Amino acid sequence: MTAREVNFDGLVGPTHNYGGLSFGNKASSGNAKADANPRLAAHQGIAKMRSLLDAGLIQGVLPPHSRPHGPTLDALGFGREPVAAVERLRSTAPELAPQVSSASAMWAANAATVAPSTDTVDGRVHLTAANLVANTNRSIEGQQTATTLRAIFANDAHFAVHEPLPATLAFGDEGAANHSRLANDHGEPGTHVFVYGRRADEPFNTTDGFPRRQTLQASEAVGRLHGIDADRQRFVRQSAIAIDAGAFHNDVVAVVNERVVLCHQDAYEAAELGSEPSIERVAQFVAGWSANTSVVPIVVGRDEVSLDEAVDSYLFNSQLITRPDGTMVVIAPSEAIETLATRAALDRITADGGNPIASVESFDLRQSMRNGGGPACLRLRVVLNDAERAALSGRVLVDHELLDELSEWVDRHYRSSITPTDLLDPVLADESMRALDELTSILALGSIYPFQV
Ligand code: SUG
Repeated sequence: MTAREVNFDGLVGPTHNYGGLSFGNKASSGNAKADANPRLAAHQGIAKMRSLLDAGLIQGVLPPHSRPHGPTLDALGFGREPVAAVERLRSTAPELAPQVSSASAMWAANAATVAPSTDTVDGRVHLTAANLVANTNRSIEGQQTATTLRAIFANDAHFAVHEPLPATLAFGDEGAANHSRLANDHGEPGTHVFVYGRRADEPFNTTDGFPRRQTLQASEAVGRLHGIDADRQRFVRQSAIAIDAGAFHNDVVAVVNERVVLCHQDAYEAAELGSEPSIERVAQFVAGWSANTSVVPIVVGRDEVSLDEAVDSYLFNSQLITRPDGTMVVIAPSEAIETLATRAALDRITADGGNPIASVESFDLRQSMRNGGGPACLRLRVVLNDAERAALSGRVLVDHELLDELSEWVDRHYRSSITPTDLLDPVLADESMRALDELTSILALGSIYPFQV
C-alpha cells in the first residue's frame, strides 16, 4: 500500500477581507481595512491547486466556513439567522463585523494537526481540529473544522477526528502550522516535531509584547490523543525573537518535508543552542530530532536572510513537496522570488547537490499573503495510503473537472471587492450562504453548515 501526501487546500471564502485582526502578524496589521478581492483570492488558490495536480501530486480541497458565523452571532445576542443578525449588528455593534465575517479558515495549515496511520497506536489516521483561541476571528473555526473533517474522514475504521482542545489559552493550539513530521519517506513511520511558543504557566506575550499562541501543553495533548510513541515525539520551543519579528507560527520560519528541514538560523530556542546559535549548531540540533530519519538540515543564516526578510517574503512559508520522481520542489510565494536575499538563498539551495531540492516554483497568492497566509498556510498535509484515500467521503480530491466547477462557482458567487463596510451588508450574508449551500452539493458533503441544519 503506497502512502502519499495529500495536500488539502482551504478554499478562500466569499467574505475574504482585511480586518486587521491579527496582532503579531505583520501583513494582517499592515493591510488593515484595505480593499480585498475574494474572487481573485479564490482563483489564486485554485491556480495553486491546479498546478500541484499537474505536477502529479494528490490535491484535496476543504470548503470555507460560513460567514458571517450564525452561532457566534447568536451567542452574542444577535440571533442565529445571519441576514437578520447582520441587520442588528449593523445598527448596534458594527465593530464586530470583521470578527464574525473573516474568511480565515482558508489557512488550512491551522485547521488541524494530523498523524498518519503508520504513526498511531490504533493504526488509524488521527486529526485534531485546532482551537485557535488566540484570535477571536479564528477561535470560532474549531467546531466547523471538526464537523467538516468528520464529513470527509467519516469512516471510523480508518480515521479518528478529535474535537478541538478545551478553548482556553493554556491549551492554545494552532494546528499543523506548529507541527512537522520527519520521515525518510512519507510512507514510513515518522517523528512528530511540535513547536510551541510558551508553557501554559508562562505569560501569553513575549517580553516584547507579541502573542505566543501555541502552548507546550496543547502540543503534548495532541501527541497523546493521536497515540504517537513517546520516542517519536519532539517538543521544541520557537524562539522569541522569531515571534517578535512576526513569525506568529513556526511555519513562517521553517518547513519540513520527509528528511529535509529548511529553517532559519533563529527559528528555535533550546538550551543547547545558546543565545547565539551558529548555523552548524542549528543543523546539529535539527539533525538530532529523529534517530530513525537521516535528516538533511538546510539552515538559512541570518546574514543570508534576515528574520525581517524571511517574514516579509514568507520564504519559509513555501510548500516543500516531493514530486513523483523523488525530487523536491519549493512552492514559493512570488514575494520570495522578488526579494533579492531570499531569491539568492533559493538559488543556493537548489544549486547545492547535497540536498534533494531541485527547483522552485512561485505563485501569486497576494490576496492571501496580505493577511499573512502564504502557500504553506493554505494547505493541510495528510499522508494517506490507498485504502485510506479510497475511504474518504465527499468529492474532495480534485481533478480538472472539479477545479473547473469550483472556478465557475467562484465566478457565479464571489464579489471582486470587499471593504470593511461591505461586511455590514446583509445581502453579502445571503450571497455567502447561497454559495456555500451550492458548494456542499458540488463537493458531495451533505449538510455541514449551521445554516443548513
Ligand atoms: O492566524 N491571519 C491569520 C493568518 C494565518 C496564517 N497561517 C499560517 N501561518 N499557517 C492568522 O494570523 C488575519 C485576518 C484579518 O486580519 O482579516 C488572520 O487571521
